Parts: sequence; structure tokens; C-alpha cells
Amino acid sequence: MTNQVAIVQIRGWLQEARRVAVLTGAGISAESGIPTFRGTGGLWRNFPAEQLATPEAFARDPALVWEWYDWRRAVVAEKSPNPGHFALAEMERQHPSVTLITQNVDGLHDLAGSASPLKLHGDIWQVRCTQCDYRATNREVPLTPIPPRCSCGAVLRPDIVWFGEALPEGVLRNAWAAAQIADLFLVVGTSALVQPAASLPRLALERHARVVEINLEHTPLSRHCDISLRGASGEILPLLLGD
Ligand code: BJW
Ligand code: ZN
Repeated sequence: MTNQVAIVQIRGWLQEARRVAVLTGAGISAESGIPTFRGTGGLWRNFPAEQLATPEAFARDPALVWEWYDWRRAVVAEKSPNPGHFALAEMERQHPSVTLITQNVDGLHDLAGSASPLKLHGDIWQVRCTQCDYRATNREVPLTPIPPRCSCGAVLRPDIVWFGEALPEGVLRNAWAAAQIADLFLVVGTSALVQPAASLPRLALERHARVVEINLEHTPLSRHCDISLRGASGEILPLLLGD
């Protein structure tokens, strides 16, 4: 099937679908200039994940981990949503029921106008205290001091889900529910390696939803999808919308 034929097919499925779920990953923000995690130019090419994105790494050296986030916040702060983000926001307006689930922490779906993306892995602009219940939005770039501290004296941490940590319970519950009831599930720009996010399209497949992948590369999910489109999300997603 050529991409053109596939796109006509997916447009039809989108029109027929009663409930749509969309899972996005770092690839959707790549065209905005935000590096992905894995692969060429990936954020972790020079840093094994275990060195930075774990609670153990943070406990060992909070300043080092914060330096990495401070750099990433500076990168993200100057970036804008691309046509892929805008197309998904428009899809929400055109379709009666779309649930957007994202693994991204960059906030670009919000900036594009998506109403309330389910953020599985947290938000780079939120901080929380390692000791008390304090949580806040913090858009300071660069951050001072590093590491930042709570008024209770303890160190603040990024409100992000690191390896070995549980995902926010309500968010994950809503994402499972959306995957369970979707009749069309779009998987966009994710390597589909990180759990439990990668299980969401698998669940949709078990429930006999149509599953469509949009990715520059093949992933472990590709061969299970009804359609797996090779291409850039910023080019393909706008083509799925009605006029
Ligand atoms: C384009 C494109 C373009 C490029 N257009 N496409 C079951 C089995 C095995 C392991 C586990 C398991 N369950 C749990 C685990 C452990 C672990 C895990 O999954 N490990 C795997 C790596 C094996 N999972 C966890 O630890 C999770 N926690 C958990 O399960 O806890 C259980 C628990 C329960 C109760 C109590 C306690 C614990 C937490 C996972 C948290 C992941 N967090 C990260 C880092 C956040 C920090 C940060 O952002 O700084 O989130 S990992 C990192 O990967 C980040 C991303 O959100 C996530 C996914 O990456 P993504 O988005 O897929 O990006 P890439 O780079 O991998 O792929 C980009 C893709 O885009 C590529 O395919 C490109 O081709 C494509 N692309 N340009 C279209 N223009
Ligand atoms: Zn505190």
C-alpha cells in the first residue's frame, strides 16, 4: 500500500471511528527541533539513561541531574509546536471523541491547543518537593540555584517519571480506559520500547481496534499494526484531517 492510499484509508477510518486514542512520543517534537531519546542525535547517545533518569541518580547527584534538565528546559523553551502538534489539536476539534496520550514532557501539545493531553511521564515545567507535598509550575530558564530548594529546605525535583517509578495513577487509568474503548488508535513518533506506555496500543489491538503507526522507522509494534506509515508526523498528520 502506498502512503497515499494508506492516508485515504485512515481518513475513512477516522470518519467512521466513534472513539479515537492517540499516543505520541518524542518523534512528534523532533520536527520542532527537540532531540529524541534514542537513535541518531538522541538525548541519551552520550548519557546512558540510568545515569540521569532514575531516582537513584538523583539521590546520588541532584545537581548533575538538574544540570541536564536545565539544559533541556532551555532547549524546549525556545521551541514551538509543528504541524503534527497542530493537526492533533485540530483533530480534537473535528472529531467528537479524541483522547490524546503523550509520553512527552515538553508541553508542545498544550501550546498547539490540545485541550488536556494525558501526560504519562510528567511535565518538564513542573517541580515537586522530595519531602513535602509542594508542587508548582516553574518556568525559570536558567534555573537558580541548582539544585532548586523548597521553602521546607528539601531539594526540589522535576515532576517527571523516571525509570522504576510509577506513572501518575489517574493519568494512567484514563489512558488504559481510552485504549480499551478506542476503535482507532494512532501511535505517533515513539520507539514503543518504554513500558507501560508501549502496552497501550497492544491493548487496543487485543480489543480489535484499528491501530495505525506513524514513524520514520520500523518499531517492534510496526508488524502488528493495521497500517504502519513510514514518514514524518508533521507531514502525515495534517493529511489525515478533513478540509
Ligand atoms: C519520528 C520522527 C518524525 C523521529 N516523525 N517519527 C515491562 C517490560 C520491560 C521493562 C519494563 C516493564 N515495565 C516497566 C519496565 C521498566 C521501564 C521500561 O520500560 N524499560 C524499558 C526501556 C525496557 N519502565 C519504567 O520504569 C516505568 N515505570 C514503571 O513501569 O514503574 C512500575 C512501577 C509500578 C508501581 C510502583 C513503582 C514502579 C517508567 C518509565 C518512565 C520513562 N521515562 C522517560 C524519561 C523521562 C525523563 C525525561 O524526559 O527526562 O520518558 S524514558 C524516555 O523514553 C522518556 C520518553 O517519554 C520515553 C519514550 O521514548 P519515545 O518517546 O518513544 O522516544 P524515542 O527516542 O525512544 O523514540 C522516538 C521515535 O520517534 C523513534 O521511533 C523515531 O523513529 C521516531 N521519529 N522523528 C515520526 N519526525
Ligand atoms: Zn518541601
